[in-house]
Amino acid sequence: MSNEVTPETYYGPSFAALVDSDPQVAELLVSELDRQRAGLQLIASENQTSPAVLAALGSTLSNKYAEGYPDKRYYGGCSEVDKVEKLAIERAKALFGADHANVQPHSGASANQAVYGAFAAPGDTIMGMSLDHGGHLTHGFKVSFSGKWFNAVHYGVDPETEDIDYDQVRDLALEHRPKLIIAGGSAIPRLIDFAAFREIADEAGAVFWVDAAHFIGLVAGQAIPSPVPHADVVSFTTHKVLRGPRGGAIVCKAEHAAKVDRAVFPMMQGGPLMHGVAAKAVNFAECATPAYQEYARQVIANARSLAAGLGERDIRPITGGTDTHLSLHDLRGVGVTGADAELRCEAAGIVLNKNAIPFDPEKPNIASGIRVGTPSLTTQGMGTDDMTVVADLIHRAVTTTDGDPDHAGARAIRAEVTDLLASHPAYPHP
Ligand code: DSN
Repeated sequence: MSNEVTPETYYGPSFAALVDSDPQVAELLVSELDRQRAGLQLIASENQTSPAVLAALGSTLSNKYAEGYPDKRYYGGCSEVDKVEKLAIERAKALFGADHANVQPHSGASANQAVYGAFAAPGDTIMGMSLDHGGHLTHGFKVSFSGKWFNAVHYGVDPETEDIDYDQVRDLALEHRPKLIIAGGSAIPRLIDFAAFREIADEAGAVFWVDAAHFIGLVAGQAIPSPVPHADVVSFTTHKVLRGPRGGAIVCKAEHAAKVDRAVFPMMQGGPLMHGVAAKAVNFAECATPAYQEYARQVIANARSLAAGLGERDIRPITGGTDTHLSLHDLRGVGVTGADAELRCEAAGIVLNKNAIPFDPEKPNIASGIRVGTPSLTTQGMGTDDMTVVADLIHRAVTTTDGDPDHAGARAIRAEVTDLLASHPAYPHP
């Protein structure tokens, strides 16, 4: 390395340059940071990356075209980005105990497109969890490419346990013989039985794919069992509990490596976002530490405490609780819709999302539920006692305010949110 690296030599001038050249955008970056600092961030799929990850994202690697893979590029000048991508691949393989890793997907949806590209062709049958029971758009929902290009079959949850109905998964798999069976989704509070899915996939002759976007951070932190030994292929995002940059990745068995790589590039993507790949490398190293493992365990403890606290206040947790970073809650006990709850909470400084619950009588844009997650608050250092306070604030926001930020109740709750955040700030000022 030719220069000594200090914030001043490399990263320091970049924000100052933005302030000079485009104060309008600079101001918006600051006001978004203020927004993230000012509220309780409970969106289950969000987190707060480290300054190191942000520095890699804001780097000159953004300038480089690097179509292809390390040592096999279509452009010159790739010596340094080759080293970065090799580092990210090796760190991902070590972190997840995987045979192979592809760190180029721009997002979770791009990673999922590549998995379809590797293992299926338009017109094939695929099977995933239905979106309204906790699945994902890209698992065959009708308005997504995956629902348009494939014959999608969906399983759901058992009405009694509200957890995945494995008998139904097996029956549907044997009836429809899908090319791909997908486990994973965006609102599943419980652990998934990967061994059961593997057995069903083998019986049905299907490729077993885990979309681990939501919980891969808990796997990285060794807080829950890993899908990697069971699945043919595991796709994920890097920005949720994992706490890396916005992006995607895929790990798979060695036998699938070549077709997964070809499906990412050149089938689905062009040049990789090398600044994002560098940020993924930084993140994978951060996740391999005891501090991150402790964080992952605390995320779950906090989610359990929050779910129980809301349950005690008649905001019932679907499945009775959670094993992960998120819980899904039925608001019918307090007679408020998900849409109203989201508005009322936001007015009170609490950011969460409305969410359909299994067998929801409401339309998805109204919904009977909310989804809450603890990755961000745990990054801010909150613990299980704080979650009891947060549960009380959510309950009061949902039941005693009306969505108007000037409502006296909303103002009072916002003041308590500010007090709580004072001892657990996001991105504390140095
Ligand atoms: N939008 C993500 C989530 O919130 O779960 C999934 O893609």
